[in-house]
Amino acid sequence: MTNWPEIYQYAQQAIKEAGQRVRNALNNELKIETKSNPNDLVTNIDKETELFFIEKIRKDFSTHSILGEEGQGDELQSLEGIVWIIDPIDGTVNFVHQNRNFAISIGILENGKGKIGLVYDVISDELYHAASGQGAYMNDTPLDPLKPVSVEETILGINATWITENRRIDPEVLAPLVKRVRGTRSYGSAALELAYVAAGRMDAYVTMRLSPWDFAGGCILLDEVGGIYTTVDGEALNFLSTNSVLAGNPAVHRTILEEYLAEKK
Ligand code: 2AM
Ligand code: CA
Repeated sequence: MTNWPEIYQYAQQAIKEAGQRVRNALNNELKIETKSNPNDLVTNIDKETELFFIEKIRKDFSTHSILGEEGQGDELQSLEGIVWIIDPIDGTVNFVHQNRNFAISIGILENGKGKIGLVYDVISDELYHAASGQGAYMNDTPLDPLKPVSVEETILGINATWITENRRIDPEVLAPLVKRVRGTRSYGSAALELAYVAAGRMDAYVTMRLSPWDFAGGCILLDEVGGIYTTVDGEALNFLSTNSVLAGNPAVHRTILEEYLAEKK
């Protein structure tokens, strides 16, 4: 039998320890490289933090699999068994340029079902955490179930990319939504943006391309407060590939899907 309370405690302790290491690392100069394009950054700290988790988990939970952004974990073809999906630094551009507004994100799944979600805002020392069926928290404060919100009252998380010329969506699709909502925000860390939706600080978040490590932890938080997440086509997210993501309060999620994204060309 899997001891989930033990894993929950262990994961919280590990993420806090990793956060302390990242804070310490900011006292030294970062080694920055680019990956797929000049805006896709990785630092020595992304890689070292991922390795910290991998070595720890392999030692203490040898049967668990690990999917990590920097590719030092396992090459997974399926979500069978217990899988840790880890982003050692989500929001690397913020990490490099601002030294804040980044997070460590962990989602732990069993046979594809979300069991534990953690998003750690390292600089604010705010740990958003949830275990399946036990509610979600920000540090020791419980997060309330999401209450219905009208589109007119919605704070929408969206990057300006998606309402300007881009490769993934006609800019005309979401522009009217941006006009209608109370306000938009863009934080540059998908994990934090999903945690903010779970905490009721934003009511929806939409983006056209995320990887499993960007959204796994945040989605498990959302499960515990009644949040909904799908692709922009209304399909279930695939935790082994890149996806578009629409997450939010159920009422707002439905309206955005039906009134805006259904018209998508
Ligand atoms: P990262 O910093 O871990 O790479 C920025 O808007 C958000 O999108 C961050 O969470 C960032 O994660 C993620 N992101 C940036 N480029 C991406 C890409 N090409 N594919 C998937 N996620 C990406
Ligand atoms: Ca990352």
